[in-house]
Amino acid sequence: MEKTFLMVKPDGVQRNLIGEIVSRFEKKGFQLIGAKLMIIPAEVAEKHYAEHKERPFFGELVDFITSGPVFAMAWQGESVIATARQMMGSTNPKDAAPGTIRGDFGVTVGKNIIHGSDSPESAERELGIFFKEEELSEYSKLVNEWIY
Ligand code: FUP
Repeated sequence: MEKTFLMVKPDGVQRNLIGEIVSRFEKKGFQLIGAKLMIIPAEVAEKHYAEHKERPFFGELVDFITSGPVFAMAWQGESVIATARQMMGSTNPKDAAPGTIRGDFGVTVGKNIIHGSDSPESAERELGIFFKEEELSEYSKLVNEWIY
C-alpha cells in the first residue's frame, strides 16, 4: 500500500487545524500509521527542503518551518500521494480551490498550512527523514474492508 509524508506546518498548529486536517484524511479513507508533534531542528529542515536550497526564499522557509511545533504524519492508502496533494490544493493558497485545505484555510504562500510529498521518491525520502521504520504502525482496520 502506498505511503506518504504529510505535515501540519507551524501556522496550522498555531491555528488549531491539526484535528481538522487529520479528520479530512481519515474521512477520505486513508489510514494514519505514524504521527508526532515536534520542533524541527534547523539541519533537518535544510535536509527536508534541500531541493529549494538555491531559491531566494530558502532562508525564510527554514526559519518558518522551525519557528514552532509541526505535526508530522505518515499516511497510507491507494494513490495517497497524489490524492493528498489534491486535497491540499495549490502551493499558493490564492490559487487553491475552495474545498482544499490551502483553499479553505490559507492566504499566503509563505504560510500555507500543510506539506505533502509530491512523488513516490520524495515520500520515501521524507518519511525516512522524519520517522524510523519502527515508528510506523502497519495494522489492519476493519473499515478498510469497506473502502477497498
Ligand atoms: P509544495 O510542494 O506545494 O509544498 O511546494 P514547493 O515544494 O514548491 O514549495 C515548498 C514551500 O516553499 C511552500 F510550501 C512554500 C514555500 N514557497 C515560498 O515561500 N515561496 C515560493 O515562491 C514558493 C514556495
